[in-house]
Amino acid sequence: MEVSTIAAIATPSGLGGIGIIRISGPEALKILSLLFRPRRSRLRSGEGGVGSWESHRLVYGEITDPRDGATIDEALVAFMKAPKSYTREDIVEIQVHGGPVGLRTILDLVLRSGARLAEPGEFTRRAFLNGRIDLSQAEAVIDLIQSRTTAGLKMATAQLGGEMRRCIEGLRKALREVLVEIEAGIDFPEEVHSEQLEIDLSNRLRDQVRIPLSEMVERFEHGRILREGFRLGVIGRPNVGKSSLMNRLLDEERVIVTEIPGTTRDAVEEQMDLYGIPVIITDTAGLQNSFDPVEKIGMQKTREVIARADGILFVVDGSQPPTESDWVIFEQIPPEKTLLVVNKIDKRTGRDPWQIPDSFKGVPVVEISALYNRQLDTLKRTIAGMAAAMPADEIEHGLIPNLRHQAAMKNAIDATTRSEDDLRQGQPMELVAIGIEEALSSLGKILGIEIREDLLEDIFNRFCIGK
Ligand SMILES: Nc1nc2c(ncn2[C@@H]2O[C@H](COP(=O)(O)OP(=O)(O)OP(=O)(O)O)[C@@H](O)[C@H]2O)c(=O)[nH]1
Ligand SMILES: [Mg+2]
Repeated sequence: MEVSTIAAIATPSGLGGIGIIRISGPEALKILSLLFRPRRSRLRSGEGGVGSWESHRLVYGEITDPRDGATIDEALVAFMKAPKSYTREDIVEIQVHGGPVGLRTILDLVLRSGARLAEPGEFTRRAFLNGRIDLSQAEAVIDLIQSRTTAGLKMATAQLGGEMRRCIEGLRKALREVLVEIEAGIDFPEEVHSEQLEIDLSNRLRDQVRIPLSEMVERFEHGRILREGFRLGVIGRPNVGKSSLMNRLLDEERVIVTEIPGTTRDAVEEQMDLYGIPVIITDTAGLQNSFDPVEKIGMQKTREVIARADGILFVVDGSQPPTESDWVIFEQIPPEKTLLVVNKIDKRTGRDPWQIPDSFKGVPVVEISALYNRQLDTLKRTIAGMAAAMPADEIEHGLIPNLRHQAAMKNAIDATTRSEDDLRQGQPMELVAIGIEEALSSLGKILGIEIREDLLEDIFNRFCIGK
């Protein structure tokens, strides 16, 4: 099949210090020689020609319009000769001053000279199709670009380094070794068939495949939080200080605070970085009985926030005893994901008026003053503890599956379990082999072996153009 040469602006749109245009494919160098005039005469076309370009070296010169010879911009140009490049094809990268108009003009010239505009993720897709990276590494490229915090970035980098591939290949090897013995049992049933062997093989499937896979699937939830953020809802009746707390956590006056109950009428969402963990925090309209149509909609939204949240800060006014509204809210939020925040402790006189109901006895409590910034650090650490119930070194090992990996792993776990059971029940080896083959193929999908074209399409469509 004829391979086309693709090109795109690889840097974000908008004004920047420099902009990069990336070209990949067999025509890359020819296109460059049409548009680029190196400053050093030795490399000028004619003398140097296409063949004399050194790979992996930056060359300084000018981009000119081949139609009239007009200079468009100064440029630093790099040529990466196949297969030592991101896509394993010839790649040319043109660095110019970063204005969007200049970049578009140069891209137009590149397209006029024989390249076509790259689709989103097409460079990475070529890297995958040409065998330079596996599919889990291609996905890591997206995660890397989109990572919101240092912890998320570390996870993506480890995956990009091939950590997931090494692990999956190890599991596949163990499966294949069991399969070889099972096939021997199919071919020579009398010689190999024994109860002891069946138990051995079943144990190997359990210890070398099923248990390690289950452990990885358990880490999925954590990986989701690092990728997408921990969703934290701030809930409570009107005027207890939810918005004040939100502003304190964000360290800016993001939401309006007044002494009038019902100040916040809509859910307000913001992102923050809490010790490397991305947290999406949502301030909500106070929950209470109301006939006001706007307030009713606001409270409906609050209920949606409660349903979607990974964690809830239930804020109460610690300077007064609980009210009817507090009890109603207690009943609406799940205790297992709740942190009780007793606010306004600066106003408290004498004894603690708060008696926590039995159903909330195990729930962590932090007493703060949002107004006077008291105990906010304790609160932040407690939230981080809720969000990151996992040691940091596991994050660095990067073996945290995404949703697609998780589905494939679950499928492999089910198939392996079936084969284990078949072995223990002395079922025919032909039957045992089916489960193992299915597990092998499920795990292969994580790396992009035997994957359907439309699934590939979905994965690469998440990319931006130029990557
Ligand atoms: N003394 C004291 N006052 C506070 C504290 N936190 C908030 N307040 C005051 O309580 C009032 C209500 O604060 P908000 O943050 O608007 O409360 P809210 O829960 O968002 O209220 P709604 O949006 O109406 O539901 C304001 O006057 C705040 O200054 C605190 O820790 N101590
Ligand atoms: Mg408010």
